[in-house]
Amino acid sequence: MNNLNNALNNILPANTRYLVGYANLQGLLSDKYRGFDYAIVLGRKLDDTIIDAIIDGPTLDYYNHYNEVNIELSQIAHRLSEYIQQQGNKSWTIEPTIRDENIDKIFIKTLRLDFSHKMAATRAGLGWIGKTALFISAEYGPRVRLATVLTDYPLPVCTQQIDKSQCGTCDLCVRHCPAKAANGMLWNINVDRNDFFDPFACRKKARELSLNNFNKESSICGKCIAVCPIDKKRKPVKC
Ligand code: B12
Repeated sequence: MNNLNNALNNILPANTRYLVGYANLQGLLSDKYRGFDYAIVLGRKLDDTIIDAIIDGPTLDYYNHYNEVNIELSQIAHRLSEYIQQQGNKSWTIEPTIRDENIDKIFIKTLRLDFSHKMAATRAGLGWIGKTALFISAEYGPRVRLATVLTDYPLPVCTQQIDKSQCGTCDLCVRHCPAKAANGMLWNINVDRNDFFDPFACRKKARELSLNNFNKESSICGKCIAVCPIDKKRKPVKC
């Protein structure tokens, strides 16, 4: 697949900023994804004006943006997947988020899917996990939404995976979290999400706030995204 970069240039919208990384996920995925060891991680930069307006929890603008970006990412990931298949390789598109019809008892009990975009993103060397469990890209901070395309094609993967947090003593997201869902512990690849972040408290508060702010019970909040100070001033990790 010599022309993957060209294909990506054609597929990604010209007027929107995207991060792209290649990861080797061998040994990290469940049997369901056997044979799909390589990942193309796509990170769609979110709109700064919309994110900066998140002050007292989620806004209707953010809710609409969230839905639009999910559709855009899904379409792009599927186009990329089709390209990979046209080249004679296998591909598997991982949607940005869980569809309502796929929410089952196990998900409600665990708030875990069998594929983590954040894990693919740290393996692609694009960033690390912050104190409120967000993926923090070196380039755009947490202001990115992710999608992943898995393939059997041996991509030129990143060899500088990021295994620990680079948040240091910053605890802005911890202090501003309306759900008080994080305990401030720094992430590394051996720490489980639930050891430093309470996803149930986050979801409950997000649903409460979205119902209150724009009359829809949705699991979006975004306050942790809005307060993170990391931006382009930080040097992107080279891979
Ligand atoms: C379930 C879910 C939720 C739940 C639980 C949240 C959570 N933090 O797990 C609820 C409903 C609460 C939620 C809320 C939100 N979510 Co949500 N959610 C998901 C979803 C659908 C699955 C996540 C999952 O299964 N997690 C299971 C745990 C175990 O994995 P994980 O947290 O993803 O990643 C951990 C491991 O991968 C590990 N890890 C990382 N690298 C490596 C490497 C190795 C080798 C190992 C072993 C481990 C490891 O560290 C991570 C943290 O512990 C994903 C989409 C997806 N498929 O990834 C979106 C996703 C995580 N959500 C996202 C967002 C943006 C949000 C919200 C901001 C909502 C909103 N839009 O306003 C809030 C923020 C909550 C927060 N601060 O984390 C984004 C995150 C983007 C980013 N920059 O981080 C995702 C990736 C969706 C997307 N397409 O971009 N979400």
